[in-house]
Amino acid sequence: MSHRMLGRLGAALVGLGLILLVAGTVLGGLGPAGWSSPPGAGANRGPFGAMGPGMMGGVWAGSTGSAPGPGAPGFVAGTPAAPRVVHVLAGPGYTFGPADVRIIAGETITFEVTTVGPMVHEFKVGPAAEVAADADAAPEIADIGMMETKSLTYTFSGSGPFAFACHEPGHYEAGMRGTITIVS
Ligand SMILES: [Cu+2]
Repeated sequence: MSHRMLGRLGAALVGLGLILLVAGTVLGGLGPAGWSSPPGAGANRGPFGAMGPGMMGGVWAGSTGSAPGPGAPGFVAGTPAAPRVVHVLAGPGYTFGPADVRIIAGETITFEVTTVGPMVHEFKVGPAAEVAADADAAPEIADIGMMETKSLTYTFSGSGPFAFACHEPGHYEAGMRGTITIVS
């Protein structure tokens, strides 16, 4: 092996090392330790630490664009003037993702619901009994088509229980429903 080749090999190895170093830093910021940390612990973790746990929580729950939830760094309770955004995927199949949304009592949430897959879904939210009965008293977003996103803002007054569901024919019976968990 000539000196020139050795030189190239050395440069390549240094380059690889830099890539691994950068990858390690990024993964350190976004890694499992980031999103399983207690509240506040992830704030100064690596260059992407600030956006880590909250964003990843949303992504791993199967949704995008959700603001940090209760217990996550950066959590701000939603109010009527400034609702907290929770993105929910309707589908694929007869599912919601996430199937459980954590709130604190009295929060105002803007649900942004995106349908994934070819079926049309709806999103009804409110007191669990009204949601189960498909009562008009509980607000709903109707006819959310594939890759379409529609939103609804709701204030969770009282102690619940609250829920959400899709009542397109057969969907609720197939399990297309979710729960609201009130945490303190
Ligand atoms: Cu549905």
